[in-house]
Amino acid sequence: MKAFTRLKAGLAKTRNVLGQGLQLLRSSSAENRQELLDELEELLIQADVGIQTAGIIRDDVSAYFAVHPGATWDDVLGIVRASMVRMLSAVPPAEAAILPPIPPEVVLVIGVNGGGKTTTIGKLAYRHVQAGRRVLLGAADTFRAAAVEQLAIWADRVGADLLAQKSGADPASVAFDAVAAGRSRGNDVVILDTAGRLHTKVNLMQELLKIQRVVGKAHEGAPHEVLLVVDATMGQNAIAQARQFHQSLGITGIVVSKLDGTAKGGVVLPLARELGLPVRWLGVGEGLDDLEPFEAGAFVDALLSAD
Ligand SMILES: Nc1nc2c(ncn2[C@@H]2O[C@H](COP(=O)(O)OP(=O)(O)OP(=O)(O)O)[C@@H](O)[C@H]2O)c(=O)[nH]1
Ligand SMILES: [Mg+2]
Repeated sequence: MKAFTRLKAGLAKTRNVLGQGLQLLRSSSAENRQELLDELEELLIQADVGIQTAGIIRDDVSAYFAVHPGATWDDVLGIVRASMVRMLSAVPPAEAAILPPIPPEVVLVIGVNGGGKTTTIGKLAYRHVQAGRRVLLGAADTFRAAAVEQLAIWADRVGADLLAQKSGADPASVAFDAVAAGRSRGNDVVILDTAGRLHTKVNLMQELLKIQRVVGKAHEGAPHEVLLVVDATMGQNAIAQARQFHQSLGITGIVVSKLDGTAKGGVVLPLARELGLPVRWLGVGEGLDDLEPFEAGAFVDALLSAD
């Protein structure tokens, strides 16, 4: 499946609300401009674009009406599109991550439990391997025995190396060993899996900070990327969650997972706009190929298309 078709298919539930809603609005009996603006805003909020962001898009359309009294529906759609692309383009695209002068690039993957970290790592590793890079996965989620097993299955499936210790091991020491192993084995990329929750005595942010600090000792500048995986089905809660992780750890990029399972795909807009962080990848399923590099124009086109 071509990338754009896959993205569209992955966004099907959100498009049922937004793309098709806009289509209905085009042929609706919205009496006047005010009513049309209200309905547009309502649709955006239904797709979880959020009240503030929906307000900005509404204002952009309203400002256009003020200058172009004879605006057509296609003009309106054009303004909605431009408004969305603008707020998403303030941040660089997926490929823009800066590679370290000496490999490996170290990617630390964080997020709450069940959000899709391990699955995202498998899919991301697959993309790197396809591009000819040698990948090592580090199992720094030592909280559950099954977590190591799950990562090992992905490593095997995509052809990546794995560094793991037994469950219950110190996550920071596993992370350190993984980065050191990646250096000595000549891996291009090391991706570290982490736990989304810990035994109640241990603070998750503290533990992640420790991992961050320790891998910097194993390799200069590491982690080069701190990727937060947020579950799109959380809707607006994803934003508060992302803010909390960002304040504690300093995220460098966002992955929005499970877009295929929700009509809340509009949440990508406020995530990028309010956090001012680049969305790097979109998860649109559980398969190897279900991770799409984020590109503002393609995302908005997919989001707004009705067919
Ligand atoms: N439909 C769909 N399911 C996904 C996606 N990403 C992850 N999942 C599923 O969501 C569930 C949780 O994913 P994991 O990758 O295990 O999440 P995690 O963040 O590693 O969870 P913990 O290790 O418990 O913290 C699994 O059943 C995945 O198959 C996605 O993009 N789409
Ligand atoms: Mg996991």
